[in-house]
Amino acid sequence: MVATDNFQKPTKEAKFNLADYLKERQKLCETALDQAIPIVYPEKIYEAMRYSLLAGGKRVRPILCLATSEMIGGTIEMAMPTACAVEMMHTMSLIHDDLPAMDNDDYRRGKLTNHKVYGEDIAILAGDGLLALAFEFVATQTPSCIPKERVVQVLARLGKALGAAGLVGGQVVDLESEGKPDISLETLNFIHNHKTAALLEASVVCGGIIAGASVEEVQKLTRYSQNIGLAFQIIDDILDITATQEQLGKTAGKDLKAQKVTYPSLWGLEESRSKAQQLVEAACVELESFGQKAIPLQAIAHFINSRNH
Ligand code: GRG
Repeated sequence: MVATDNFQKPTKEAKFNLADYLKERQKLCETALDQAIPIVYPEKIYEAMRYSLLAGGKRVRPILCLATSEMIGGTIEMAMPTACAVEMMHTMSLIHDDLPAMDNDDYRRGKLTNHKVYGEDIAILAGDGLLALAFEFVATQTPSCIPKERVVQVLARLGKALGAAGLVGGQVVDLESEGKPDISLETLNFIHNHKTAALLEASVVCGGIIAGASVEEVQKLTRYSQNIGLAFQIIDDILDITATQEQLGKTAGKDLKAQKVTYPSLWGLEESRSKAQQLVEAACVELESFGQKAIPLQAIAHFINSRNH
């Protein structure tokens, strides 16, 4: 089955066309991101920020954010500033991850990496600029009808997901694990729960908070997103082995070359696929109480598993 086939809930409810849904949401996100960063003086930094932000990408995180807001009863407009913010943060982390001091990559999203085009100094600053703008954007662009306590909660969650308790912490343990072929499953899970799952979780949960999710709903969203977060990384590891550079838009086979411990290196390809499937199914179960409204988020969970890039 291809990634964007019609997703039909087993309970034979109305058909949901995931391909159309993703295409429409991606377009909305592209427009909002484009408008978020006009080019003013000093032009170079805004151009560098836009270069990576508008270079494509699946836009999984903002789409998750918007879908969650809608499932909880909110709207796309309410959640769009937060959706843009998570994509700015994600892009920032990619720019810094690709730097020579980190993963040292030449390609990302099918284009030369930011530092290859603008130099390391500007690439670092472009990442910093995107990170700062993300917080400013949520604080200033979220519609005024949204209670301020929700906005503060979102800002706090985003900060935590990115900092030492999130992406930064995961990246540190990843760097420390380089060249160690015997790292444990526990360490691998720590790395990816922080590097990858934390921002996916924040994307979902913050979309819910903006729309006024209850404590119990936030708990369900948290469990859903932690499951898809780990599944996302398992598939990422599999694709590093099975996909081409053209499909990925970045160097393929990097993990194997660097002798990195990955899920397929611990479990093999087949078991890794099966574990990802189990995680996606567990994620979908978490949302069952939302009925038909959960169909988009459940379909996105399946897409995460069947994607080819
Ligand atoms: C956050 C302050 C701060 C610093 C960054 C460099 C770093 C610290 C963390 C690395 C985080 C990282 C790059 C994790 C990998 C996550 C991942 C699986 C990326 C691929 O995401 P996709 O497939 O990419 O959604 P597209 O291009 O489609 O958006």
